[in-house]
Amino acid sequence: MEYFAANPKPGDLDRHSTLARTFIEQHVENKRRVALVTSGGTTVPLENQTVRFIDNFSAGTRGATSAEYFLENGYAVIFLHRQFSLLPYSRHYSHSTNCFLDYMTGTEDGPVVVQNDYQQQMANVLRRYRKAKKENTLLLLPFVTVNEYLWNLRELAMLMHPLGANALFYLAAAVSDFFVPAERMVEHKIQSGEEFAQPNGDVPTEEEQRGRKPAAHMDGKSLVIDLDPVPKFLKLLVDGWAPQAMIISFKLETDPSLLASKAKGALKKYAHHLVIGNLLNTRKWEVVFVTADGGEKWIRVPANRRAKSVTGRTDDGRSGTKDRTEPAMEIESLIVPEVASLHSHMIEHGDPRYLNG
Ligand code: 9Z3
Repeated sequence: MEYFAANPKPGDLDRHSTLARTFIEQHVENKRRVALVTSGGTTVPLENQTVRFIDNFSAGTRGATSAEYFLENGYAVIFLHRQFSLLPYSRHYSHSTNCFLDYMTGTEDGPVVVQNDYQQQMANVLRRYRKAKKENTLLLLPFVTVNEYLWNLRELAMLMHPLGANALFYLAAAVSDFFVPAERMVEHKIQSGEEFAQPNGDVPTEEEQRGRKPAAHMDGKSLVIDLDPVPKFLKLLVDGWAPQAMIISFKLETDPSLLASKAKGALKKYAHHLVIGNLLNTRKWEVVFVTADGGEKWIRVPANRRAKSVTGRTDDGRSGTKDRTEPAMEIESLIVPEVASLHSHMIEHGDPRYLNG
């Protein structure tokens, strides 16, 4: 595809490829299902020597949490994630309002141990983390830019071919729809001071001489950014890179009235297996599954089991936890078994896209 001829291969792609090949071979051999879970936001650099970039919203919670539940459900997981976003298992202690040292106790000379209050929960996380390490069922591969994400996705999809229908794509990363193509990227930091601003129009810049207008330039005191659309990679993944795998994408919206129709539109356009729709403000306790047969099924965490936010309010704004009778439930504990069961059905009965017709 033209995109890959025009945009540079990431420096660590070959290393990722070697790691993934060995990992996949092991799981092909033991007939384990492998989920490629993508997670976190992609960046769009504005300069080659990048000082400024555009980012996409995502903490990586959906991806990291789902990865743990895939492992619990017997999958091996390739976790393609935004560098420094949440990771399976360590997510319970990183990025929280507590510093990890707040979980510790001990005298100045040691020994330092985990506080009593956290012992049980940490032992449980540690047991699951060690199991994944021992069985080599979790491979962590980082990306930063949308270009790195696309190169890695294509490479991994090709490497996963030998898995056949045992491969599952769970695309939770928040991928930018727009980017700066390499041929229109300026080399140096864009200057905001007018006396150093790069010329706009009068004198052709290096990028203009190469045929295309630079994607970012100063116009007086304003910075003007002109982005290209990211190619429709989902189409390529479904039709070309992973034709035998089960493919699940997420659709993020903020306007509730658009969610179901946008999810249905994506499914129609790309003809994959499932779109999971979610709204920015309610994503932690409700999602909608949209399937090719026109099905629309909401999955919800019961109101008394929604996580309490750090401000002491539940995430939906209700105060306190008075009606909480059970510990908080993660919605991924409902999503992933449902996905795994659709996957089992496809493995046992054939791809629903090619049946009935
Ligand atoms: C999602 O919708 C994810 O569920 C979230 C998770 C990004 C909302 P957090 O990481 O958030 O838990 O904070 N991801 C997919 C969004 C997306 O970019 N979809 C694209 C599209 O619909 C590409 S498949 O076109």
